[in-house]
Amino acid sequence: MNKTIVISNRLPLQVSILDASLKITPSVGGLATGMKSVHAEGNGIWIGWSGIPEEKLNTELSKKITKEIQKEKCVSVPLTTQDIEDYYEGFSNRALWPLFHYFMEYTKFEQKEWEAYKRVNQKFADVVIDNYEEGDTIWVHDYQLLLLPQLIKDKRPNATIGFFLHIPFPSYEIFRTFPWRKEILTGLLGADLLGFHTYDYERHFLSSVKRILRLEVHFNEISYQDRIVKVDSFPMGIDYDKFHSIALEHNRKNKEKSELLNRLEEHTLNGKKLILSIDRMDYTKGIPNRIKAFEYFLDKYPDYKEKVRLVMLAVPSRSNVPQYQKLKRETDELVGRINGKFATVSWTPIWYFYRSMPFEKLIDLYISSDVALITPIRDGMNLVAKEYVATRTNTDGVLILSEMAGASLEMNEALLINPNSFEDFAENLNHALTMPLKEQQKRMTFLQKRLKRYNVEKWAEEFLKSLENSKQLKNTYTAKKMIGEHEVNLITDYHQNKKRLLLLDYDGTLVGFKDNPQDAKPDEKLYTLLDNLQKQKNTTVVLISGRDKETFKNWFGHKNYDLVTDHGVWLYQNNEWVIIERLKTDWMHNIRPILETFVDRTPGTFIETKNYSLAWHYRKADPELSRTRTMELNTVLTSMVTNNDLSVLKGNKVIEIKSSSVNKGRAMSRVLMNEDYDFITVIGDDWTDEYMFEEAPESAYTIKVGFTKTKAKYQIKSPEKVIQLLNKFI
Ligand code: GDG
Repeated sequence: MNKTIVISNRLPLQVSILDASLKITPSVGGLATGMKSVHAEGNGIWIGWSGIPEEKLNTELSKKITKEIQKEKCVSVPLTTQDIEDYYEGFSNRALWPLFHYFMEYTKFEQKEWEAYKRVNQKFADVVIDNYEEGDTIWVHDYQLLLLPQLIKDKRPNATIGFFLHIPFPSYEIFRTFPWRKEILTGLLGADLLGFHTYDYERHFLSSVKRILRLEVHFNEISYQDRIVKVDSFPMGIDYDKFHSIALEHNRKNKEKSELLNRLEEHTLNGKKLILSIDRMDYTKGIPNRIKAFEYFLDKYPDYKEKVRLVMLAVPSRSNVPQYQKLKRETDELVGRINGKFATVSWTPIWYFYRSMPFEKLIDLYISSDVALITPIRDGMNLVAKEYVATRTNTDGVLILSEMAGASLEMNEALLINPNSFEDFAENLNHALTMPLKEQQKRMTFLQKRLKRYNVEKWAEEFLKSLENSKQLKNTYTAKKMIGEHEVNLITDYHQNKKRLLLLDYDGTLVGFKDNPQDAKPDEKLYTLLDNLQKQKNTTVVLISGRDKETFKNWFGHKNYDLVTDHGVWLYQNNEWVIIERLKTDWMHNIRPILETFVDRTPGTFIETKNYSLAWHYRKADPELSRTRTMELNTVLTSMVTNNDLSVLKGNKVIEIKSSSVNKGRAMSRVLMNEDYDFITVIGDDWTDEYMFEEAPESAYTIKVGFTKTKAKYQIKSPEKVIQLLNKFI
């Protein structure tokens, strides 16, 4: 039976060693809850670190842990103290976390930590491969494992892999500063589905993919190697019913109320209002800012003195990382200063707890607070905001939420604020504290409805459904892959036949693309390969290209192979150039000035002037701008080309204008007229080559480089693979 493998940095359980005996407690975090149904069903497993470094374990303990956590359907990845220091505290939390949250000044790029990050991702991959069986679905979580999808795909190309990022994906302007930006992106592209909390993170990611990797993106699908990678947003929810029903129960248990609840209620009875904030002690959560803004509020609205209290729970987190230690000191000082400034005999404005609380107490805090003040500077989603809403069983209470939290996009009925504006804070806090009950209820009811419907289970379900659908994308192409038996057939056929013709396009087929077309010169290896093919008995090699005659003369004029240039204007055979199509070029005076205006307005683009065509190259230009410009250019050209019998060809990051009466298909027919071949192979990469695929005889092998739509019978991954294939002919 197929299973789902969930992978995250930490396992959803706490392992503690007490006097050589083990204690295992399942954790109750959001992710663990969301995955519960996925993990519990069938023979699903969860892979992650147990929380205990290898150094603390002997063989016996190790075995014991393996056995115990197996009962919870978990498998651990062995990590050393050094791994944790460099990969987790180091690279994950000193480079990725601050950068992805736009804290560039906190970001440290250390080569050593990057090495550790790669090493640990590989350790995870090894454990996944050990546990993977054909047909399983793999779901990787979060920023500690960005390289894992590709590491798995390398070893198990058929595996279905999903990835979800729990933190923001930053804008391209931030991400481009990252020294290992390409590795991170290609690591992620090993997945079949990439999920983000919001559409903004999704579009930032796509923009980096387009600009850094220069890949083609159609809506939310990326064509990558021989696959399509889908990108989508799935805003994570909470276990709504659990929070709601526990809150109901706590409200009901009047007699046996917890000490905390009693204390909180006493406070409310005195007419004071409670404002609550809960976060991990993290600089992204905007804690110091919130305290300062609260001071500003009390100064601006002194009537609230002695009438409100901010209850602030900051849960210790990553306290080995210096920035977090600094934040803790700053918070302590601020709370001290402000309490000192405003406190009276019977009132301190801020109650500050630096600790974690048991779940039950958390609920007590939620249900007894009139206002929740959730104001991160940057936050992937923020589940606390959602949990507060779920516990408001009387539909009262007001949520003030930062616009910088992913959650704000779905929580429009909250009071949304810019966390950097004290004015926004003060105004909205005042609004919240004076909001009529009716309005509170109206807003809360809306919020609850959505959270109840799109809960964490639904979130996991939607993600997995979409991942399942992405399997179908794998089979969209009708052409067969030129590998395995197809390759064997092709080579056998080649060797069995007498008169053989190889028609090969050049750019994108025999060599990869360069920013400047003149840099795509053939190297010694390619010459040797083509020479050796040509030397074979009864074999004709024809290079057929849109390149101009002069360039090919330079590169191949001293060789024996046949050449077709300018899309089929010139043919070079038996050391002689013959013109096969006579073309007019007077149209160029009209078209060139148009192209020039496009070059002026589109940095990074240029015109290539050939004998019979003009090409506008935009490989180096901004991908979004060039998309708009190519559409504009097409519109401008359409009316002009029909009058002049021209056609506009869209190649690989190039638009070429040339006479309609010439194309590679016609040129190929001309080559075929000369001889009777009993073996023909045509290889090309862009849509100028489609003319050849279309007109090739039925028996020919037509092969398209790259995995986009084609009339060719076969597809092959890249120029490197073409070279490997041709080498097999020799
Ligand atoms: C990351 C992203 C994204 C907090 N204090 C205690 C406690 N908690 C629980 C809360 C809540 C969770 O921890 C915190 O989740 P958040 O979403 O607010 O924030 P991060 O930890 O930063 O999580 C975030 C999330 O991943 C999910 O994708 O939303 O943006 O940064 O569930 O209830 N639980 C207990 N005691 C505490 O003292 N028991």
